[in-house]
Amino acid sequence: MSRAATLLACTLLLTACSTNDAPLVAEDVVINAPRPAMRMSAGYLTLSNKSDAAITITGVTSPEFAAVEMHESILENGVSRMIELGELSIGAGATVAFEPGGKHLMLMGYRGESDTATLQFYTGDTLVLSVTAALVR
Ligand SMILES: [Cu+2]
Repeated sequence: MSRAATLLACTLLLTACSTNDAPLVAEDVVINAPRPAMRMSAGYLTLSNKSDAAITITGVTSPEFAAVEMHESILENGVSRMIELGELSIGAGATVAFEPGGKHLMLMGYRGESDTATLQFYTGDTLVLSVTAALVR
């Protein structure tokens, strides 16, 4: 099976091969449920690049949210603010953490009632990782 076919199989059978041969692995996924009357929330996780080449995330989507942006909280003159990361490169063998006070996923336009949310990470048009987690309430 070619590498591309293996990757495709992984994206179609996520639970079946979330370990060894997946190039990008998510751990410690926390997706906060939007508070009542708010449609915005944040998501955190750790992404590990298990491959021998850099992986650049150029976009994130979620069926449960209208838009997902990669943000980073930075301290500027003693004031915390967020900047949007247009893309994020994860080097071969490297791990990047999305965590409170640092990089995070901004989840906007919550669509409703689901108890879970799926995050889909893309390189261009290629889905490189899909991960589903229960919303934390
Ligand atoms: Cu943000």
